[in-house]
Amino acid sequence: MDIWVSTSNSGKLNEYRNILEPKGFKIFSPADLNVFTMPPEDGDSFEANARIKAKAMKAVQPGHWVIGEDSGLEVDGLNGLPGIHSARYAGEKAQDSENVAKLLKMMSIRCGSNRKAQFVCTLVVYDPDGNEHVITGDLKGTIAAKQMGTGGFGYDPVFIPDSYEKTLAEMERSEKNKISHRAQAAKSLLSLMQGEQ
Ligand code: ITT
Repeated sequence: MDIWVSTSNSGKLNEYRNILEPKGFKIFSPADLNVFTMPPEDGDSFEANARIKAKAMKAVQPGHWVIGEDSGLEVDGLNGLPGIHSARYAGEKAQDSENVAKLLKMMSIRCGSNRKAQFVCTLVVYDPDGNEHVITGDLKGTIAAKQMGTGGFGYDPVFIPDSYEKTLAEMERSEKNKISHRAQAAKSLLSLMQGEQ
């Protein structure tokens, strides 16, 4: 069965492929369409932004499973920032490395010893009949004092999941894809899809 993921983020897309393709699903993205422009993310919540992305894809791929994902890192000592601003924390066109550098700087100014944080992920899913489903996943952990590891993407080099002593970027891809916020959400997505097959 096909799933269209409305994302321009290759890190997210690779993870969906790694998690869902072994289960027999085929993942498609905007790169498989001749013309598709990611819509502006001007919602005020993960769910609102996920819905904007999912609706844009549903408009061009009706009758398919479509998902929009909005995700981010919420740091307790920064009152939940960068949150929905995670992708653009250090500026509109910021690279992952710039966002991570800004995060470490803000934490050194504001966070004291409280380095607790969580990754969160909200999926808005449209089934082939056009019904909407909302799915969430999260992963709790702490922010490392410095970057460690080269795997993954985004804030992975500074995120240490609870009960681990390494960052997500130091893990094997398969290890991250068992525990991540995205893996939790994908598991619920699978139950939804298998229930409706
Ligand atoms: P799309 O909107 O095109 O899907 P995006 O990167 O802009 O791509 P988001 O608005 O959902 O996506 O922002 C998510 C950001 O949160 C992402 O760019 C990373 O900075 C961070 N993030 C989310 N999941 C992550 C993960 O598993 N590991 C590291 N960072 C993650």
